[in-house]
Amino acid sequence: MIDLFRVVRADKGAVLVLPADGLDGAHEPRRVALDRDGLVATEGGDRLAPTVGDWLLVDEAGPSLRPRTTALVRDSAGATSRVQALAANIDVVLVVEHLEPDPDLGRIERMLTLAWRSGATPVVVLTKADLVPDPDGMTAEVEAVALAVDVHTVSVPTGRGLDALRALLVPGATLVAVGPSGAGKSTLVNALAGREVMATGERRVDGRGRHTTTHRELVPLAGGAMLIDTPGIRGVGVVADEDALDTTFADVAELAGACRFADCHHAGEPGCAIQAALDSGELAERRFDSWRRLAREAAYQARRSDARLRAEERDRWKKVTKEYQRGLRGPGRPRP
Ligand SMILES: Nc1nc2c(ncn2[C@@H]2O[C@H](COP(=O)(O)OP(=O)(O)OP(=O)(O)O)[C@@H](O)[C@H]2O)c(=O)[nH]1
Ligand SMILES: [Mg+2]
Ligand SMILES: [Zn+2]
Repeated sequence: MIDLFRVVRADKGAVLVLPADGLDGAHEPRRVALDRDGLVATEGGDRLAPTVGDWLLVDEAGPSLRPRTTALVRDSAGATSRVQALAANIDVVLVVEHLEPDPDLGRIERMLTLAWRSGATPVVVLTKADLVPDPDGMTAEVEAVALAVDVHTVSVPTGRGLDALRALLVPGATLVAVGPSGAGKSTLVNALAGREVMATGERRVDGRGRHTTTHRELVPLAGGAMLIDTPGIRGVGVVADEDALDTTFADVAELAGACRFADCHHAGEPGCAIQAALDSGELAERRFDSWRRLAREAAYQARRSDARLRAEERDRWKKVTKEYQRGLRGPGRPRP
């Protein structure tokens, strides 16, 4: 017997799953234990840590992970330079940012890069429209940096913008909400679910939210869509890779392509299209800085993962050599 399950929550030694035909909010999740390292087998033969949104096949031989169609990943800040999957098999990434306090454009750009890198479609959601006098003006500012991305401005107390989000909840679709603590992700999940699934946090006087949600969780919605709530992402972990950056910053990438030198550092070289755009005001200093910071992170991360691959390759060869030597010395084998 083979059964297909979806991971609704991933903990240290086990995952909570729902059967593929029970993703309707009416079923209780059940627990599947993982191996000692918290991993499960994949079809390719590797072992991987399952994450929320993963599909698990369970048969007599135990659980195995189905290949991921998309994955929201960030590079862990640790020395191992491993990639951590925050959510898998998602169709839409809701980049959630509050209008009050003021939205942080750099953070939106960072989250959009994370979203583009996942392979899913990003959508920006600006929350708490009821708390600001000019939500439309603020929305326009965000639209100017979220190129080719839909921006929805919402308020849960007034209901503004919620129907536009409900239109994204097509049967079978998986959405994940990311954004800073206190942005209103869980409030949004509850509003879309039509019931209190996730606990929400009080806003503190200083405007800084506590971390109310502490784990990632997939919430099946009545219409057949699924929504993953996440804790506010802190500033750790690199989210950028170069392709995703070129999409988020298509304007900067295009300018960079027009510089006279292909390896222009945009630091005063002649014929620098970026410098010209900064001078004319076509490109905002803030956006250029934001791009440069993420580009540096991406380049640093690429070097680190190269180093890790080289180290792994070295280890593998060490092992092969050892096994070969053991084989030469082993019983039943003639000495060379
Ligand atoms: N006025 C207003 N308040 C909102 C709105 N959305 C959320 N809030 C409030 O903002 C606070 C934080 O909301 P949460 O939903 O807990 O925020 P979160 O993004 O889930 O935060 P973490 O779980 O910590 O990542 C709560 O007090 C909500 O009631 C909104 O549209 N308008
Ligand atoms: Mg929350
Ligand atoms: Zn240049």
